[in-house]
Amino acid sequence: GNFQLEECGRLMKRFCECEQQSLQQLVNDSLKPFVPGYYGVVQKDDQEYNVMDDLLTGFDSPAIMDCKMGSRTYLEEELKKARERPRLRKDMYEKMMAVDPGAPTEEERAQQGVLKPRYMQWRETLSSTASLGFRIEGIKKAEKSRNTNFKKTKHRDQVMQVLEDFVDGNTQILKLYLSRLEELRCVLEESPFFKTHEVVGSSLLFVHDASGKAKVWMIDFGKTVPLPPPMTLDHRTPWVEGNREDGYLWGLDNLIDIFSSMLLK
Ligand code: 4IP
Ligand code: MN
Repeated sequence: GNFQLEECGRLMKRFCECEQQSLQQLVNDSLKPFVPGYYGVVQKDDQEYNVMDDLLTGFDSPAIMDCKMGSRTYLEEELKKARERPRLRKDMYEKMMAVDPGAPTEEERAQQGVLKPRYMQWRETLSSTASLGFRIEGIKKAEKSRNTNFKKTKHRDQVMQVLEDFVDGNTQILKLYLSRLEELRCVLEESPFFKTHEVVGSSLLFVHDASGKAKVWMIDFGKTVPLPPPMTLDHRTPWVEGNREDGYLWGLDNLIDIFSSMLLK
């Protein structure tokens, strides 16, 4: 895929300028403890890579979960592009058909293609992105294979069930995750970087292992873009086209609320 492991606890990820910009700024922001360290660009076989910390370093057969944050998973610019130069995506039509053959409209069926925002919005409402402001993208548990079959994990109780299974009912791990998320929320609410960026398609990476260690980091900044000054976001106000809001903190509030109620059971 997009990664290659490097030595000394670092990894190489296919170069993306937007991600580079964000990673460079984040190491000078209060969010630094919650993001991978960044070590510049390397070239290998005609391809450039960003080098960053491999966050799994130091864990022993870790369990890993990727939660995509926010209530919107595409940039506003995608909407403009789709209006100005509509491009039918056959690959997205096919991904849609594979999950739900009833999803495409009659027109889309005739065209055998869908516009990107339409596909992205469909994914958002099928999952918990639209209703909770985050969705589970994938889980890899120690020794087991990777499960990415969460496209229809939508309702609060379904999400809770998946999280419960991810931690194997371990309350200690749940507590560590919860306190790390609460810390992250505090830091996000004060971060200059976060206030001045639209954060779309970024994930929280959850990692724990049998030794009882559990951590959460922010990853994937390929669609994290600076706002034109003096514009800022609160990351909770509902999105309407033009306001650039991404629902990131609204999603984190919901995630924290779900972890909290799991601990009360
Ligand atoms: C993918 O859909 C993800 O939404 C990708 O987002 C997105 O990449 C892809 O768009 C889209 O096809 P599935 O997860 O349903 O396969 P992310 O990179 O955040 O995971 P973009 O380019 O929007 O980042 P295309 O246009 O790259 O195919
Ligand atoms: Mn991701």
